[in-house]
Amino acid sequence: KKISIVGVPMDLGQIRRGVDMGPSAMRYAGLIEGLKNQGFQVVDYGDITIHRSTNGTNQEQKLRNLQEVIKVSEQLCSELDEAIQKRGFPLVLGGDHSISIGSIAGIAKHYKNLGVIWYDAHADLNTAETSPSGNIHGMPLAINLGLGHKLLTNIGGYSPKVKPENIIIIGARSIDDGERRLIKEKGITVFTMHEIDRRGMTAVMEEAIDYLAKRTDGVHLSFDLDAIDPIYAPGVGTPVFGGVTYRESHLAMELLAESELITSAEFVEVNPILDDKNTTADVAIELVASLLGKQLL
Ligand code: DIR
Ligand code: MN
Ligand code: MN
Ligand code: MN
Repeated sequence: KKISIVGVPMDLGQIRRGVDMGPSAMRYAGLIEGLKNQGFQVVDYGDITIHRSTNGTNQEQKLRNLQEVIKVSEQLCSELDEAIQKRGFPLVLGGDHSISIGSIAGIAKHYKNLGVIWYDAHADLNTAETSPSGNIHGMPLAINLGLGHKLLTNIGGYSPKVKPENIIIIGARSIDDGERRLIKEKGITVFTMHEIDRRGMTAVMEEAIDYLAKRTDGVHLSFDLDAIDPIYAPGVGTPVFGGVTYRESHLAMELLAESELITSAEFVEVNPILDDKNTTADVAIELVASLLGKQLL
């Protein structure tokens, strides 16, 4: 089986520098070698080029670095489109979560009914109007639903990319007021930390898998490392205490592997500058391995 890797050294979707080094940190941690040892044929397409200007011109408050995010999204969209046509499992390395705009734009057009699992401490459902920060990494899921700036929702030349009923958010514990309203209005399924505490990760994942298996023809996993508790994954820009544990996250990935449901994935928000000896990249690549079927025995 073939895996197509694309790195996106993007940090313009938020304000903490260093997350642009996420793809390097995951490669350095041994991602490629590990996947090869697992028996995969790995094609690493390298990193997308990002022009990071320090001019004051991109400090627009409501949609910070909008033009650069658009450019990167279009580029990633065509890169993934091509990777998919070559029939590898697309694995995208972030970069901040704004990269999901381009990745899902490139992926969704290959499916009639793409499902998305959004594993994140946050809902990423803000728009310029509801965002408390102006950071685009807090908006990609809304944009993929077709809500937000036209130039972002139309990446790849079509919109929306996903239907609200095909989205499942897992691990949320920091949700803004506008996001809460949107979740209720659109009926988006969210398994917050409350459901994970109460029912356990197995029950939550089994319900998510059953639901998506029945109604979708492909499922993209968008894994924000800040879903995991900062005790285990400290190298992220917006840590939130009370997160999913390391073991629960492995279990979630193992259940996804067993289900054979996931058709593409991205691992985002790894910031080695804020990390403790590359721990977060180590965790990320272990989770990739579990997602792609690595077992203990
Ligand atoms: C917050 C933080 N909801 C925002 N979002 C983050 O800025 O929109 N998403 N950190 O991963
Ligand atoms: Mn950063
Ligand atoms: Mn996120
Ligand atoms: Mn997050």
